[in-house]
Amino acid sequence: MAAIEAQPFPFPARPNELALIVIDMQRDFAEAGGFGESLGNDVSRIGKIVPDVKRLLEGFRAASLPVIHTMECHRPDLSDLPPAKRDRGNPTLRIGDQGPMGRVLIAGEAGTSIIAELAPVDGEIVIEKPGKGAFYATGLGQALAEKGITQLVFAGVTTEVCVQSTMREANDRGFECLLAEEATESYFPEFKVAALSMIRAQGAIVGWTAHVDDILKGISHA
Ligand code: C5J
Repeated sequence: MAAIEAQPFPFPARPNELALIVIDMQRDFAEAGGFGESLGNDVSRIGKIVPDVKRLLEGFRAASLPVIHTMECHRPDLSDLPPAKRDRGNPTLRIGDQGPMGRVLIAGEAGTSIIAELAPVDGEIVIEKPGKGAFYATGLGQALAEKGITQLVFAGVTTEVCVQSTMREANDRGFECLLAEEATESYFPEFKVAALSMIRAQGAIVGWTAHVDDILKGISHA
C-alpha cells in the first residue's frame, strides 16, 4: 500500500496492520431527543457526516480490512457510571434517564444504538465503553493485539471528546493514528478545527489527518 496523502506528512500505511475505528456514531449523539440534544447541542451537524463515514466503512469492507465500532454506554444498573459523570453539566436528560429513545446511553436501548446506515456487519468488532476514551475499561487493546493491528484510521464523534481521547490513548499505546477529516464532527465547528490542528501539530504529536478520498485511494490497493 502506498503512503496515504495526509498532514503533516504522508501516513505510512501497512495494509496488514491497519483497521478503521468508528467512534460513537450513535443515535443519542445524532438525533433529536437524544443525549447530545439534551446538553443543548445542534445535533444536525452530526448527521451531515454520515455519508462520508459510510464511504469509509464501505472502502474498508471492500478492501477486507478490519472495522471496529465503539458505543459510549453504561450498564442498566449504572454500576459503571461514576456519579461525577452522571451529575456533570445541566442536561435535560441525564445518563440512565428515560427519554424518547429509551434510557439515555444505556446498553441495549434504542437511542444507544449505532445509526442504521452505519450499523456493524457480521465479523466487525463492537466495543461498548463507559468512558470517553475507548481503551478505558474495555477489551479494545486485546482485540487489536489479537488481530495484529498497529495503525488506526479514525472516524466518528465528537472530534474533540471521544475521538481525540481515544486517539491520545492509542498514540500512548504505540498505535499510529490517522483521523479522516470529513468523517468526524463536533457540535462546535471551532473545536473540530482546533482538534485537527492539535493532533497533527509538532510533527504529528498525536497523529495524522487526511481527506476521506485520499484514505480510500490509499486502501484501494490493499
Ligand atoms: C460526548 C462523544 N461528546 N462520543 N461523547 O459526550 O464524544
